[in-house]
Amino acid sequence: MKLYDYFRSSAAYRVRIALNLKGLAPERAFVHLRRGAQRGDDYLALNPQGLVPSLVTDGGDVLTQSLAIIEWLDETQPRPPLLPPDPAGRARVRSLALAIACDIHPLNNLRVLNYLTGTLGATEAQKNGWYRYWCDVGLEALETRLAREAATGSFCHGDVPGLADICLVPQLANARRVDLDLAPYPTLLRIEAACNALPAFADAGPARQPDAE
Ligand SMILES: N[C@@H](CCC(=O)N[C@@H](CS)C(=O)NCC(=O)O)C(=O)O
Repeated sequence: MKLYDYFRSSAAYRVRIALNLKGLAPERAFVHLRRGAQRGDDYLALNPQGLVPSLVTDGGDVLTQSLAIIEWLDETQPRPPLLPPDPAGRARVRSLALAIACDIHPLNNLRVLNYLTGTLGATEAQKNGWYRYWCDVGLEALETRLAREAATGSFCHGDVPGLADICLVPQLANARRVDLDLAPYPTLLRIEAACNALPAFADAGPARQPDAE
């Protein structure tokens, strides 16, 4: 397998955590997003969206979209499972994961931020304000849910890490990069600490990647 990765990509960070939890270490290729390598012909031939991550399987299939890659991993390497066994539990975990991956992360993405500053002429301060605003809106709802729902345990769902935790930890790392005050989110911070105590999460962090700058 080969993972197309970038140390600061939170979507790739999700896949790195999932691979670590499964005990898998694919070959890596690094796509330098700040230098625009995602828009190079070679990478666009692989992934026409020009986004990381992409995963090329041993069978030669090209998988894109972090949650699709993680669910494929979970189906092909079922131990340890990243989703709970019951349909209601799976719906809850997917709902938490999608609240991050669909409703927070896309608004913080590099191409969206570049459009704000490049095309719309927003200042750095306005760009960071946008970033923090949409993070706060999303994290506030997650905090409310995780604090009050009985299914929350040491992790987002019970006492084993899974897909929702895999999305939460990289999103909090992103929030810190724009100095978002995370004090209003004690439940999220508690779960993040439990995750980062595990080597699978800690080793997937941006600073520990070979392409970290
Ligand atoms: N929904 C996609 C999002 C992928 C994505 O947005 N990746 C970002 C890095 S986290 C990227 O490649 N950005 C490049 C750009 O914005 O030009 C997924 O979950 O894989």
